Order: sequence, then structure tokens, then C-alpha cells
Amino acid sequence: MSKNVSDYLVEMLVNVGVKRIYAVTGDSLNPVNDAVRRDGRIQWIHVRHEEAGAYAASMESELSGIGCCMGSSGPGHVHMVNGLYDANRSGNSVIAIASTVVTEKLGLENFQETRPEYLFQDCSKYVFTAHTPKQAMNGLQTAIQHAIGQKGVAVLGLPGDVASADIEDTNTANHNFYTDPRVVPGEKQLNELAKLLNEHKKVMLYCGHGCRNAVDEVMQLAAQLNSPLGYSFRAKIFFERKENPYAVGLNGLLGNKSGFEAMHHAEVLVMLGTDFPYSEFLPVKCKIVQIDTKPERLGRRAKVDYGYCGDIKSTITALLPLVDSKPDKDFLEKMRSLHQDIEEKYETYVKEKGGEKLINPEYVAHLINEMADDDAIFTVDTGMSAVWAARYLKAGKNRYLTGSFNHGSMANAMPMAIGAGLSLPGRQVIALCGDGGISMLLGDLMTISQYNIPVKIVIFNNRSLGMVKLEMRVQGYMDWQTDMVNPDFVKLAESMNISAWEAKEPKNVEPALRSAFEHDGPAIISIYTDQEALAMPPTLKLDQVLGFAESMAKLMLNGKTAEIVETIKSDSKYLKELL
Ligand SMILES: Cc1ncc(C[n+]2csc(CCOP(=O)(O)OP(=O)(O)O)c2C)c(N)n1
Ligand SMILES: [Mg+2]
Repeated sequence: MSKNVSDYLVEMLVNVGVKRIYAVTGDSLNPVNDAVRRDGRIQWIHVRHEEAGAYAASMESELSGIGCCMGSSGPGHVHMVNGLYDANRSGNSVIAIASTVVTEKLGLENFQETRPEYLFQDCSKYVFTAHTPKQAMNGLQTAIQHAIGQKGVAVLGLPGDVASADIEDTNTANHNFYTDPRVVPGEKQLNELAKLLNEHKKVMLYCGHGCRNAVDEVMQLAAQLNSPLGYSFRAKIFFERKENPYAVGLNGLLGNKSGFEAMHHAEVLVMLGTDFPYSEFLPVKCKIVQIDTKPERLGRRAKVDYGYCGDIKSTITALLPLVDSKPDKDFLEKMRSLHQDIEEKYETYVKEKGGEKLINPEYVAHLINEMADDDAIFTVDTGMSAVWAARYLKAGKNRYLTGSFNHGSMANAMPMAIGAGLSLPGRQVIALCGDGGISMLLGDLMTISQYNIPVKIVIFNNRSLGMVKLEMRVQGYMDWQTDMVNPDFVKLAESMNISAWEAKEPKNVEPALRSAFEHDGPAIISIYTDQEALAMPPTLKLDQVLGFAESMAKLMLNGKTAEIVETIKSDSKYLKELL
């Protein structure tokens, strides 16, 4: 029987390990849908919005190595863009099929026509629109190699007539190759690095997601150097555990004093597998080493003195025999004690549980951390829930935590949970969502319902775009257009056949979370949190005070006395905490 391009496509996707396709079918995508159905080896997940599909595929890749999503002509594939940006920037291998109008109509501004090469240029490692069946096969071969080799998104534009065209054979391999090369700096560079570490007393390690497969090696290096060990948000889940005697926390916008101070008091800072974006939090006086598999990243955000290309596992393994042990624990102990103080301070927020509809979000995050499985997978939205996650979620035996940490998009946590729940069905999956975030892709709660994915969706229901509220105040703007009028999330969930709980008072939080976590199926927990909870690192408090003063001054200049009184009244709690 003859095979068409879509049959070959399915064959290659199966061979490279794709288990699910997240898509909304229609028009030019229907031949692919048909081939997937006839083949039967890949599950088609009918998402409600293609953006959610892209996030889910990205998460599937992050946890299991490869993900796939598809969108039909024009608007169907345009919807994938935001999720694909996130996947590409997170280093997740995602194959995206953008089906499009038939070849003879291309270039005429036809109904639903886009130009995928332009559209996906900035959110992919590779994008190509095939105009003939052979091009489609060759393009697919190289697209998949890009996705898995360069760890990012590859897009194939596929006109409907090409997707359904018969094809004999091609001159490409028609199957793909995972390559896992070991990358180690050269001997001269390793010796240079060892000498640097041996010559200085105070070394700090700062670890990023690139350390994911090298936790043991990083710990050995920290032990050998007695060095404080800080980490990025995306890497904290590998290192932030009570028993880790080197952990000093995060630095950066969501970080804390010990992570910051350890860097600034070190003589040598070693950045391992991190593309840490907050240059303003990095030191300039000490010697900085950066090691990354991607040489193009070296030195682009910090005053790096020594840049090396290498994967962290192999590089540390090669480095360890060259590095002398440092018995002096002075620097480490000072930084650890600072970290301890900060952890204790965070605990004090937890003890204040809040009031009616003013539940302390810190308390909620703390409970989630206490109650979650040792191998839970957390996904967090961009917004205040990311702050609470950064402060209160800790590593378990095999926990995992992710969010839109590079792209910074809202509404990521719930669709990421879909990908996590489907790709690793044995693991508990908990999404920490903002009410703003969940509202953006609300329709995909129906995907969770339809496929009965047992994820736990915790909504930090503060009835506002909380993070922006804070941001506007810090920047000296009037806080405006940040309030949210929300649906009753419990009723909404029930209408979707999802079990739901809510907590309006602190005493109900624990039972609501417990019931939801024990429930055998998807669950939503809406928690009425306090939108005034403070989140910025203490160093930014001054900025907040100044921001507030500036907005008051603007009002005074405009003679808006009533608004001044109103703002002071509504901000009284916030002001009390600041001053
Ligand atoms: C798609 C998108 N739109 C807008 C923003 C800007 N933004 C960042 S956080 C945020 C507020 C998030 O509100 P919510 O989800 O309710 O979380 P909260 O901060 O209240 O916990 C906004 C609007 C963004 N990051 N992404
Ligand atoms: Mg909110």
C-alpha cells in the first residue's frame, strides 16, 4: 500500500520517541490527524488552545526528552507561538508542525495564510516550509535533528496538499539520532582552572539548570573546596535540601541575601551551567569563571574572566583530581549562618497565617511543600506564585520544579502540568497558578477533564495581578487596572467535572489541600490569598518606599487630595510592613 508524507511523518515521530501530539485538528492538518489515527501508536491530545499544546509538549520534552505539537493553517499555528518561545528558551526539544494552505495558493495572502519562516524565526532553532513531498521528508529529518541536537524548537511548515501526497522513498535516513557527546575543556584550560581554584581561599559555586545531571559531581566539588553553593530558581530543586551543608540559596530578583552575599564576598565565583540573567546582582570585583555547553553564552551577562566550554558532569569529573582540598570552613560557615537566618525569617511569615480572604500565600506555599510527595513535579506561574515557590518549595528525593523562567510568560503552569501528568503518570503533579494566569488558558482545564489527568491545580486567588500591583508601586505608578473579578472557581471546576475545594480562611487551607492531594483524579484548589503580601528582597524595600513617595508627590502636584487619602488607606498594611 502506498504511503503518504503524513504516514512517513508519523513513522519518524514514533522512531524518535514521540508518545503524544498536542494539537487542535482542522483543514491542512487533517491528513496528519488521519495518519496518526490509522497508525495508532501515538496518542492525539486534543487541547483547547494550541498555546497550551506547545507548553505541554515542552514539558513533555523537559521530563522525557522529546515533545510534539501541531497547529492548523494560520491562526491554528499562530496560537503555538508563545509556548514555543518558552520551549526554545528552556532548551526543550519540541517538534512543531505548522500545517498551512495548499502550495498553489501560497504567496497570495490567501485565507489563513502565514509565512511560517517569518513567524517562527525567533522562537526556533530551525524552520522550513516544504513545497514538495521530498522536501517535506528531508525537512523533517533535519528539523528533528535540530530539535534533539540543539535542544530547542524545530518547525516544519506543511501545506495540506504536501501532507497528503504519496511518496515512494527519500534519500534521507528517515530516522533520527540522539547524540550525547561528552564536552570537556582542553587539558590546558582544566589546569588553568585548577590553578585558579587552588590559589584562592574563598570560592563560591553558582549552579544553573545545566547541573541537572551533575548533582553528585557538583556536591563533590563543593565538599572538596568547602565552598558555599548557590543556585538559580530552575536549579534550586536539585540542591535546596536541609541536609545540603553547602546550600546558601538563590541570588537575583527572587533571591535572598545569603545567595547574594556569598557571591560578593567570594574571591572566585564559578558559574556552572547557568545563563543567569540578572547581571545587576552579579559581582564585578572577584574573578568569575563560567562553564557552559554553549560557548556562545560565555561572558554575555557577567564580567567573566575565564570561560570554558564543557558539560558540567564531565568537566567536574575531569577537574576534581586536579583540585586541592580546602580544609578552611570559615567562609562557608559565615554564609551558611546567613542563609539560616533568612530561612528562619521566611518561617516567621508562615506562622502568620492571615485572615478571612487574606490568607498568607507564604503559608500556602509552605503547606504545599510539607504535603507534596518526595518526587512531586511542581509547575509555577509567572507572578507571585513564582516568588512563593522560590522561597518555600524544597528539594525532595527526586522532586522537579519548573516554570516560564526564561521567557517569563503567564499561564504556563497549568498546561505544563498537562504535559507532566501525561508523560510521567506515576508522579504527583502540582501546578501553582495565579488567578490571572489560570484565567488566560482556562479552556484547557477541559483537556485535563477530558483525559482525566490527575494534576492538582492550586490557584493563588488574590483577585489581582499581584506582581504587577507591586511592580507599579515600586516604579512610582498608581496601581491601576490590576484588579480581577474572578469566577467561582469551584463551580467552574464542577461544571467541568473536576473535583474542587476552596479555602477562604486559613484554617481551611490544610484540609482543602489534603483532600485534593488525596483525591484520585484532577483537582482544583482555590485559595483566597492576600494580594498585599510582600515579596521583594529586603534590598528593594527602599525602592518601594521611594516609589510610593513618588506616586504621592505626583498626586500632590495635581492637587488630588482625595486620592492621596484613599491610597494611604488602602495601602496601610503594605506601608506598615515597609516602614
Ligand atoms: C502573557 C503575559 N502577559 C503579561 C505579563 C506581565 N505580567 C507578569 S506577572 C503578571 C501578573 C500575574 O497575575 P496572577 O497570575 O494573578 O499572579 P499574581 O502575581 O497575582 O500571583 C503580569 C500581568 C506576562 N508576564 N505574561
Ligand atoms: Mg493574582
